[in-house]
Amino acid sequence: MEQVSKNESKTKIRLAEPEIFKVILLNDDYTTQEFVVSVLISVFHKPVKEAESIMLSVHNSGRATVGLYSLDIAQTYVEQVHSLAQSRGFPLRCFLEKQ
Ligand code: TYC
Repeated sequence: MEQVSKNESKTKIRLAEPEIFKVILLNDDYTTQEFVVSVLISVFHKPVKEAESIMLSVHNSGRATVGLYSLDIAQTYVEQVHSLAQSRGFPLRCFLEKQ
């Protein structure tokens, strides 16, 4: 417990809640499953089993949330996915959604 003396005034500063964004990954018919798993590992730092599970969710359901991130991290990850996919000629897409 914080000690506050009788005459000490306490100023509370309420910081704005950080905005959180979902990164949503989309299915397509051309990107290989192996490539999607490799992107989930290398860009999003997912363990192999989780990467495989997310990839299969997207493959079976059309889309899945990869994770929740601050805006700058989410934007960076989306750019990295699109850049890696483009370099390999895959149409893999993902996007941000505000929580
Ligand atoms: N549907 C793709 C295939 O069968 C695999 C895939 C999974 C593609 C997830 C994109 O986000 C994706 N080759």
